[in-house]
Amino acid sequence: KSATKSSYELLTLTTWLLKQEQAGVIDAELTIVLSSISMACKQIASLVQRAGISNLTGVQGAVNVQGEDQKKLDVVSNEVFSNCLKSSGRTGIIASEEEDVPVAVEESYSGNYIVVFDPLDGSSNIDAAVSTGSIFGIYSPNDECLADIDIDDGSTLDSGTQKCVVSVCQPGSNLLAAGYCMYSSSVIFVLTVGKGVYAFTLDPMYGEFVLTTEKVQIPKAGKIYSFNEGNYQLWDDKLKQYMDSLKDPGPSGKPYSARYIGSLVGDFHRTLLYGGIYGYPRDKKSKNGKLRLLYECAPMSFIVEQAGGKGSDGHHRILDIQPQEIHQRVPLFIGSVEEVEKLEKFLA
Ligand code: AHM
Ligand code: MG
Repeated sequence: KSATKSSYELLTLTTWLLKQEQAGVIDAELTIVLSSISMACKQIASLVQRAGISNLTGVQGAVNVQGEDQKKLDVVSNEVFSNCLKSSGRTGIIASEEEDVPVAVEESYSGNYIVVFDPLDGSSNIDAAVSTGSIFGIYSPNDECLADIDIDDGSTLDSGTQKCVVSVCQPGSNLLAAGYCMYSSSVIFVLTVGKGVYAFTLDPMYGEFVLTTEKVQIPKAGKIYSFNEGNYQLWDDKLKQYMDSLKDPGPSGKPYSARYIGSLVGDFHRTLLYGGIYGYPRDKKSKNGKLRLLYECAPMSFIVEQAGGKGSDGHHRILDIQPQEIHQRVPLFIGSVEEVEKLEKFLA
């Protein structure tokens, strides 16, 4: 008598978004922005899958504003993401890891959301067909910024662009929505609009994201750590002591396990499901670590908190940090509450 769910009863991302809109959780404009992001992710997923065939592996030959080699797919994915957002007609400003400065979108029909994104994170994995991902965050429109904005390619910091920088530089606690799409053995779209975390899997048969996990909860603790330990000698002593403690078998006889892909989305996704901690600390060479506050640390911290976990720079909540510049880097420690708190005690 109990109503069993028919195997033909799929809840797609599109339907889920409409339900959120009907329930008043998000407005119609945000629904459109989120579906255009999901469209960009589907396109990038197919580009990533076919990269070796369509000659999209390797470097572009350019270096981005942060001095990193751009991969061909970094550039293409950035274009795909920007175009989808622009054509949604609901974004006022977009800021990408791959662009020097935030760009005002010409014809914004309405909505004017501010979208920050890293179109293809972990792209050093591409040529080996290892997991990568896209990360995004969405902030409220800021009318003041849009009042007299200059449309340009972002090459000069005119007053319009400066205003854009100001309105993009919001703390993560202002985020309305955040998510990522992981391009791995499955393509998984993980999203929060501030009411829990939902995971959707791309069904290759239908070409649609289908809801596969509701209200994702990260385990309170977990014995997996995910750090680039090659940097150990560059870390400060407190962090070294923490790392050593994880390798101590203790009374249980079992030390922590190490898992590191070198792709934040993949490493984070595993941490979200299995519990544990992901870390990218500061070191002697990189004073603020490697990961970007706006495109990487803040969206992931919003997601982890919505799943009952914690995101910290070792001392403070990531979501409380007020960015001073758009490509700002911060140390990141993220994952199960108990694991992040344990690390914070070592660093205190
Ligand atoms: P990217 O945005 O240039 O791809 O760099 C970010 C990536 C993360 O995905 C990953 O966690 C980290 O860099 C790995 O860095 P490292 O190779 O120093 O361990
Ligand atoms: Mg990145």
